[in-house]
Parts: sequence; structure tokens; C-alpha cells
Amino acid sequence: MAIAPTPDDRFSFGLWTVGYTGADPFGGPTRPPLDTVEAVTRLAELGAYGLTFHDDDLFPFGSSDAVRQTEIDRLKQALADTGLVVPMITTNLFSAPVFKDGGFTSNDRAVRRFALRKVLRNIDLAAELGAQTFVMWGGREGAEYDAAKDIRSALARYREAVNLLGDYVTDRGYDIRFAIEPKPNEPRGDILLPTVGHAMAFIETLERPELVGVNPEVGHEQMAGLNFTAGIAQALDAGKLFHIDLNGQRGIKYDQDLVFGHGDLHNAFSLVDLLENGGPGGGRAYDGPRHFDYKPSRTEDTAGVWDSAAANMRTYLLLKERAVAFRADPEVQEALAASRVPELAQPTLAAGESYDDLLADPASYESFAPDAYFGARGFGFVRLQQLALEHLLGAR
Ligand SMILES: [Mn+2]
Repeated sequence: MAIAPTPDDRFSFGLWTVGYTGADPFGGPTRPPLDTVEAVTRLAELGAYGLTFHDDDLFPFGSSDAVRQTEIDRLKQALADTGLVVPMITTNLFSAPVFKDGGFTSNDRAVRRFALRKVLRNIDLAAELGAQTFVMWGGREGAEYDAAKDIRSALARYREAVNLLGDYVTDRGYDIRFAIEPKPNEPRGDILLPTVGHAMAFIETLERPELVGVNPEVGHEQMAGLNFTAGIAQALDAGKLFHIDLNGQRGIKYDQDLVFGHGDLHNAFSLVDLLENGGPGGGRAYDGPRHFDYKPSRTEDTAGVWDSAAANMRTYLLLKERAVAFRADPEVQEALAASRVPELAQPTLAAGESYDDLLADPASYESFAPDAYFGARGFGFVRLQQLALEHLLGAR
């Protein structure tokens, strides 16, 4: 099928994704390092619109000011040459040994102060490059041992850090919002703010909650055994879906970072349907970047890196096309109605009806016969899901 991504699709990639050289805890790299300019050029050729990065992806940790500036200038030139933009930037507070017990929540206060300085410097760079979202993945913010981490103090320090960052962007007049990326574990045994729900509850305790949302990643929620689409729906309900990380994961195991759709395909289909068709009136529910946070598998060569990058976008567009066909099918519309799916949008009480009115309505209780009403009648959800599957397979 002729499907070509364009910048209007708003596909973006982390520099660390296509730049992954294949090193894992059990073996070294299987591919040569990827130069930033090459990454920008190839992504633009493939139809992406954006590049994202951690500070340490662009210039190595501990770089001199001169090296840092050289790499920033090379990136800026590549962006100008291709039209690619930088919609999101993030800071690496997990790779360098100094962060072995975390950044914002290290037990060591000097490390926490250093972490804040590293982030503030990178926020200045985000503003300089026009990035409007600053993602915070606290991969080392956690512990392996319950005795080693006072979780309530850790959350207080996390809150102190995010409040300070909110003050900073507000005082500087930066058009930047923050997005917390939850993950249950890996590299720490347990990570703070492990799921979308934990992160959203934490955000409400901040001084400027309006500046902070979430950046959920498909695989991270699925590592916790959770339904990613349902988590995204709740983030949308709370107005907190500031960014999204798309990839693939097969069940509760290590973080696989597979190509989008190469894990739970049903959930990928329902996710694309939600993002593209789940808004008010059936339109787009989310307008931000469709950001891929995947890793080209260690088995692949350089050609395989670009094949896998293209595969993410192609899979998204195929699912988008399938979701539109699903919604347009009269039999699906009939099955949705038979399953009472649209009826859930109808308020349970009538306009202006009070609990006194409800108590005075015998049809709602006294004369309602629950067993007779639904005892022998089903909802038809299985038929509906089979129709979704047949559209997903291209069988309809
Ligand atoms: Mn991941």
C-alpha cells in the first residue's frame, strides 16, 4: 500500500533511538555510532518532522563549552538544511556514574544540586531551539532496597525540583511545559512515579500543576501489565497528555522498545483509533508529536536502523487508515449501538434531575427487575472486538 509519511503527520524520533548502537548489559555495540547530521538528514528524507534528544546524546557528558557549542551549531545547521524541528528536549540524569542513586532524588544533596544545574542549562537550550516540551524520565530516581530510600522524602525532593523548574521557565518567560515519563522499573529495581496514574496524582501536589503533564510510553505501562490505551484515555480526560512515546512491548518483561505495533497490536490499534478519532465529535484527541521511543534491535545493521525507523511511521499510518475504515463500516456502527457504547456518553441523570428526583422514580428501582432486564441478554462485545480484528487484519 502506498503510504508515505509527511511532516503534517508530526512524526518525531529521539536521537538515541536511531542512534542506538546495540550495546546491552550482555554485549557491546553491534553498529557504529551515528552522527547527528546524518540522523537529521535521514529522518527528514523518511518523512519525519521532528528530532528530540537528551543533552548527552548531542554532546558527551562532561564536554567542554567549545565542544558543546560545536555540536549545537552542527545540529542547528542540519535543522536549517532539512526543515526538521526540535519539539522536545530532555536531560540525561541516569547514565553518568554520579547519578547512580538518581538526580533529583539522590540521597546525596550535592548530586541533587548538580542535577538541577544540568537540567536548568538544558532548559535554556530547549528555549533556544524552540522546544515546547521538556520531558523528565527519572530512570535512576528509585531504589532496589526499601531500607535505602525514604520514599516520602524522595517525593518531597522530586516536588522541590519540579517546582523550581516551573519557577524558572515562568520567570524567564519560556514557552515550555514539562512532561513526566513514568516507568515501573529498569534500570532501578523500583522507580518513583511508576505509572501514568502515580504521575498524575503527583502533578496535582505541585505549585504549578498546569505546567506539568505526562509523557506515557507504550512499553512502560505494558511492563506494569497495564492497558496503555486506557491510561492515555485517562491522561486525556485530565488534560495531561503533553507528549507520547510510541513503541512496542510484548508482555511483562524487560523494556523491549520494539517498533510501534510489533508488540500488542490490538492495543496499538485502539491507541491510534483513540488519538485520531477519539476526540470530541470524533476528531483528533491529541495534536502533539507522534514520538517514537524505540530501539532498532541489536541484530540489525545500519540499513536495518532506517528500515525500522520507517516501519514505525508506516505502521502508525496503516493503523490510522484501518481505524478510519473501522469507524466508517455500517456494521461496526450497528454493533457499537447494539453494545450500547454510545449510550455511555449519556449522563446517568437527566438535565436538572436531582437525587430526590432519582429517589422518586420507581422505574429506577422499585419496578426495575434486574434479572428480567439483563439476565438473558448480552452486550455483544466479542462480536464488536472481532469486527475490530477483521478491520485490523484488512479482512473487511
Ligand atoms: Mn522504553
